[in-house]
Amino acid sequence: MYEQIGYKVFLISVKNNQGIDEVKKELGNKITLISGHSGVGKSSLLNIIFPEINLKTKDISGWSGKGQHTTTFAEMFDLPPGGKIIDTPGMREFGLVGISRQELSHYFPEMRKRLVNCQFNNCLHINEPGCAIKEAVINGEINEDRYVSYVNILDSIEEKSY
Ligand SMILES: Nc1nc2c(ncn2[C@@H]2O[C@H](COP(=O)(O)OP(=O)(O)OP(=O)(O)O)[C@@H](O)[C@H]2O)c(=O)[nH]1
Ligand SMILES: [Mg+2]
Ligand SMILES: [Zn+2]
Repeated sequence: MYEQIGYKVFLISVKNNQGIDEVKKELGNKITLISGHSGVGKSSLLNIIFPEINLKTKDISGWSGKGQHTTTFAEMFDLPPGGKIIDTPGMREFGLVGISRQELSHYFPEMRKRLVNCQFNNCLHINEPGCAIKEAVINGEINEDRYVSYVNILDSIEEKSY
C-alpha cells in the first residue's frame, strides 16, 4: 500500500539480521527520527546498525508487554558516516499540530497530485460534488484505508473560529 504511493518500505528483522544494511544505507548525511509504539524494536534497530550508540533496550525475560517504556526521552546521536539519528520513546497516539482541515489532504501524496481535479478548490473530499479524490477511491486508484485515515484525521482537527 505505501510503496504504491511512493514511500520506501523495508522489511527487516533485528533478530535474524535481515534488511539491516539497506536501512543503514539510507541514513548517511540525513537527520532521521525513529518513531513507533513501545516495544516494536526502535532502539534495538539503532543498536544493531550503530553498536557504538549502545542504547538500553527491553530485556525479553523482564518484558511484561504493557505500559513499560525503555526509552524515556528523545535523544539525538551523531552518526559515524555523517548525519544524525533520533531515538524516541514509544508512543500511544499521534496528534497533529498546526495543520488545518483545508491543508490535510496535501500531506497525502496520492491525494495531493489529484487535488487540481476537484471541482472546488476548497474541497474537503467528504460530500462535495465533482470530487476527484472520492472518484479515485471509488475506482480503486486511492486505497480505501488511506481515505478512511484521512477522514478520521480530518474529524480530529477542530475548525478554528476566527
Ligand atoms: N523477534 C524480534 N524481536 C525484536 C526485534 N527487534 C527488537 N526485538 C525485541 O523487542 C523488545 C523491545 O525492543 P526495544 O528496542 O527496547 O523496543 P523500543 O521500540 O525501543 O521500545 P521503547 O523504547 O519502549 O519505545 C526487545 O526484547 C528486543 O529484543 C526483531 O527484529 N525481532
Ligand atoms: Mg527504545
Ligand atoms: Zn475533493
